[in-house]
Amino acid sequence: MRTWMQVVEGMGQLVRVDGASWDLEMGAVADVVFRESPLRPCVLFDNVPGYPAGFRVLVNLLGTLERQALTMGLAHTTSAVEFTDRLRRKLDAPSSIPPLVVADGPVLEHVQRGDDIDLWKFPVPRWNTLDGGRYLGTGSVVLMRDPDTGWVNAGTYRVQVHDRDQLTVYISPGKHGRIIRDKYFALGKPAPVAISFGHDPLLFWVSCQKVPWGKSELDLAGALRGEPVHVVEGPLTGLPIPAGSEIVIEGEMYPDRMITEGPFGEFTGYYASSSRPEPLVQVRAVYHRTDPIICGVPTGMPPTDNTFTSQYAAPALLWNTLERSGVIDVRGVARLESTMSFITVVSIQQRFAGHAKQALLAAAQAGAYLGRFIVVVDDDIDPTDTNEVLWAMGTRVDPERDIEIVKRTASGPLDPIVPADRKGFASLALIDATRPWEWLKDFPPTVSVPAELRQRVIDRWGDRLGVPRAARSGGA
Ligand SMILES: Cc1cc2nc3c(=O)[nH]c(=O)nc-3n(C[C@H](O)[C@H](O)[C@H](O)COP(=O)(O)O)c2cc1C
Ligand SMILES: [Mn+2]
Repeated sequence: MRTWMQVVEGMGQLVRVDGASWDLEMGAVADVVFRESPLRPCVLFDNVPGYPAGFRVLVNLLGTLERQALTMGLAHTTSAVEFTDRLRRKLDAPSSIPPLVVADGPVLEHVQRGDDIDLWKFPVPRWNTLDGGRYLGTGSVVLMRDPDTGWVNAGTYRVQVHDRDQLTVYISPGKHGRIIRDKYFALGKPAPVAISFGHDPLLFWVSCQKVPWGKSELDLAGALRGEPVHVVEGPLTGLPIPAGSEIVIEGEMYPDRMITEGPFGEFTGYYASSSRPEPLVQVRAVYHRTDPIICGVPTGMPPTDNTFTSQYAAPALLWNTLERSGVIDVRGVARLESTMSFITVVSIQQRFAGHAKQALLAAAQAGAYLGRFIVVVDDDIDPTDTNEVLWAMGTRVDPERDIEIVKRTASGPLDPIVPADRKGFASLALIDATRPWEWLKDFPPTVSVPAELRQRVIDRWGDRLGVPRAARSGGA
């Protein structure tokens, strides 16, 4: 993480803020940066009132395409479709590099056990006004071992601090960490867990992605980086702890010790899962570096750094899934910026009658969780461009023919439209916003300025018209 921060600072995308309070101010700064600053820099908070200098919080890690490209080892591009395409090709490569176990690492510089444990010594933020507490984990990496196979999963789940040595981890139904946790509970055993709260942003990113069950996110991180993640064996749990992590805890979750978790301002922009009892995590050990850095990913009404983190990644994975399930000529897959998983757009070059419906059905089954609308558009529409997608929906959809509703698809506790006592299912609309196959050739032509003519006028009069330099031929 520290090397990454140096590179980002060199790019002019890291800002230091001194004196912001853990209580709502850091969350507010993150919100302002994401909404008001075109540069969307990373922000490093230091000298937090009431805490030693050097105990820091970093927010807005992956808030620009440039920082995402840096993190995933991709060449930078300003085209979102191009970025998604590069990312999915890299993710499709079958390589997998397992972690390398090392004897020691910076994470073990400071160790606390038993009565010495005090999680309040870190500047744990309260992010949003109605949050029921302070959350050390928002950009966390939660490591758990499947008791049946020994496979280790890494997932990003929020972590609330309740006491010096007590936490809760909120894991939605169906997530890998939840399934693993429940396997231990079914055996009547506590579930061992190691949680990292600050780390290489690549580890955070892989933990947020829907890597298939049984596949290790750490192996994927190794493959993306081209070298193994260095880990130390957790002294208490044996779990692989990233050797360069900033702060890590080891402990156990208990099936019979429940404590109220939440509310928490969630990525949907609501406090929808409210508060409910969750299994307590008893912390047995804390490890941290000198001058540790918490990795914070606060939420609010999207877009936020939270939703931006999966803005291209989830579509990239879906694009690969569509290809594997036999949908040909997919030209792009995207999420509309403010909608997260709720609106997914697939663009195709139509090849046969029913191609659009095939793409819709395949996308519906692959990405149903917290989905609301899946839209298929023709390849003249940029699926990442909200205006173009809404234009296609407004002009190429005859609702009674082109919208289909699939009932009882996967939702979850975070879905704001489902009442608390009925969480679990929702419905999904499939919208065919392509020009109808039967009269594709006779569909009214679109009105647009030819590319060559457009470039010519930009080159000639762009300056006077206030067109950014980059749009010009040979522009930067
Ligand atoms: C910043 C961020 C925070 C997240 N917080 C949670 C959370 O609190 N609980 C949860 O169940 N999923 C959360 N998610 C989604 C999971 O990280 C994601 O579904 C991931 O695939 C889970 O890993 P798994 O597939 O191994 O279960 C979050 C995602 C992001 C990007
Ligand atoms: Mn997983």
